[in-house]
Amino acid sequence: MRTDNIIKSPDMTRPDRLPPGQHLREDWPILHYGDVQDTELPKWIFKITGLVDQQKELTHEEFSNLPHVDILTDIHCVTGWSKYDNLWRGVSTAVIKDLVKIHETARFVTIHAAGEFTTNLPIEEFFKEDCLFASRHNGELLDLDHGYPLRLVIPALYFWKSAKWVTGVEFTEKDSPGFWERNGYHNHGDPWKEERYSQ
Ligand SMILES: Nc1nc2c(c(=O)[nH]1)N[C@H]1C(S)=C(S)[C@@H](COP(=O)(O)O)O[C@H]1N2
Ligand SMILES: [Mo]
Repeated sequence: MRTDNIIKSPDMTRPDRLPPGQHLREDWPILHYGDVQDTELPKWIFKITGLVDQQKELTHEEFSNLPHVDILTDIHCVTGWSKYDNLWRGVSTAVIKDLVKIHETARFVTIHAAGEFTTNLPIEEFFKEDCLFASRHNGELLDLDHGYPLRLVIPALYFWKSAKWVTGVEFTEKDSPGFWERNGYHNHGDPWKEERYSQ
C-alpha cells in the first residue's frame, strides 16, 4: 500500500481505537434501506443547493476531474461492527468550498442520495479534513452495493451518515433530520459517546 500523501483519520491514533460497544469485522457488511440505486453515469448529476450564492450542478465527468485525495479511516456502524484500515479515494468535502460560495448563515448540511435517502450533519463536521466523497475503496472502484459511483465518508460519526449513491449536498440554517435520524437513530451519532438511538 502506498503511504505517501495519505491523510489518516485522527480517530485511528487513539490509544484505544475501538469505540465502546463495538466489535471488529474483517468482511464488509452491506446495509441500507430500500433498493440498491443504479444510476447510469450519463444521467448522474451532483447538485450543490441551499444557502450558496449560486447553485451548482456537476456531471460525472466534471466531478471526476476535481482534485482527488487518499484518506485512511476506520468504519463504525451503529449495529455494532467496526472495520479498520479503509483506504478511500475521492474528492475532499473541502473542495465544495472552491465550487460555490457558502453563506455565513449555513450551519447544517443535508446530504441527498438516490432513492430519496437523506442524512444531516453540522457543517463543521462535514468539512473535517478526513471527510470525502469516495469513488474507490482499497484501490478498487466502489461496488454498486457500497454506493457506486459515489458515497460520502464521515469517519468521526456512525456509518449511517456516510450516504451511499450520493447526488448532492444542501446547506441549511436549521437542522433537518434525515432518513435514519427520523427513524430512531440519534440525530448526531458520535460513536465515542455511543450516540446510537434517539430518546
Ligand atoms: N443511500 C443510502 N446510504 C446509506 C444507507 C441507506 O439506507 N441509503 N444506510 C446507511 C447505513 S445505516 C450504513 S450502516 C451504511 C452501510 O454502508 P455499507 O453497506 O457500504 O457497509 O450505509 C449508510 N448509507
Ligand atoms: Mo447502519
